[in-house]
Amino acid sequence: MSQPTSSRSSPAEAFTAAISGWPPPVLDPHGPFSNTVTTLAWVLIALVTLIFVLVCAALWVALYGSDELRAKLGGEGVVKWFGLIVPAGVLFLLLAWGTTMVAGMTTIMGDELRMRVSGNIYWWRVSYLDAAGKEIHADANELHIPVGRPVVVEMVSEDVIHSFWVPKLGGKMDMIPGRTNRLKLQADKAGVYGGQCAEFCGGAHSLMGFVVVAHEPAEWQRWFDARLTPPPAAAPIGADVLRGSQLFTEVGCAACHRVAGTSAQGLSGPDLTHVGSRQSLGAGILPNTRGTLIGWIGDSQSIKPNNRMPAYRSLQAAELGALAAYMESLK
Ligand code: HEC
Ligand SMILES: [Cu+2]
Repeated sequence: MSQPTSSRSSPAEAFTAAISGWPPPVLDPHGPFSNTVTTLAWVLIALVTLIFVLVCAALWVALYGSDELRAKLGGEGVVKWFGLIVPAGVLFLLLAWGTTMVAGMTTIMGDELRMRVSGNIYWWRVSYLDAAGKEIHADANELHIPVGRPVVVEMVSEDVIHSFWVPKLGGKMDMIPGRTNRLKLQADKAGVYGGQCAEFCGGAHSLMGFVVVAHEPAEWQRWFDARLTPPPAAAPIGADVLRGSQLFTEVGCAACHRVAGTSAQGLSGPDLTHVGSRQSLGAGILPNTRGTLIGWIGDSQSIKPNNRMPAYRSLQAAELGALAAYMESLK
């Protein structure tokens, strides 16, 4: 029944599976927190179905029942019980049960991995934090988490209200300017999971996705340690990569983008230090290949209308190729 979300599926597939298919991702939990949401959803569906059947039966009795049956089932007692006491009781129990259930999704235990994600029109800034909440690694549009360990994601917004949602791994939480919200994620199984902004934030809101990659814990630790170690300096690079890195400064990319270890320290666009190893491009919407890189850099405006990166339609094909080669080299 469950959707294949192994690391073999492409980000585009993971993304599509995150928002469509059967079972729908909201009913296809891959971790304890989304399991809570799924249980809540099924209980509500069952209860609603039961109430619907009861109301239909009452309507049938009222319209077609014999006088004898109506007299037996009708009357003030029915109004008092089924119009007041039972609904109030059921709603109260649901409220109490529901709030207890979902409390665990945001309660911080202290042993979680800490991350911060901030919503931007139409992309996500991602920070890995130490135990004290200080940023130790910066990235964008992709979260790498260890399997089996809860992750607390602190959520902020740098412009309008966004909402962070990975249906298979947790609940959904708004990102509100000036406020920090917290939500926990956990994956039970390694794989690639699609995420999506779930609060209308502008015209291309539906193109604001992201990818969560869950690794086995040892593999995640190796990945994380490697990220914290600066790459060996002066690795031999090809002519096009070199040309691309020069163009990156010359045409102004560096004003908005950061590439750690270089003079590019712009912060108004996604961090590109590891863009070459990302699964997706354009915040979860395209697979990351040479072709999509060229297409994105040359004309991201026709891919994601009114996003905050200018189109570079005047660059020559060779220049776009060199920039794309440079992006690919940033692993
Ligand atoms: C005015 C600021 C600005 C400039 C200049 C700019 N970018 Fe961007 N760039 C952005 C923003 C903002 C995004 C995120 C767009 C989105 O997904 O909504 C982005 C996204 C990207 C991405 C995709 C990253 C990802 O993970 O999805 C790449 C690659 C990229 N830019 C490369 C470049 C290159 C190469 C140049 C220079 C030719 C450049 N950018 C110039 C702001 C800028
Ligand atoms: Cu958004």
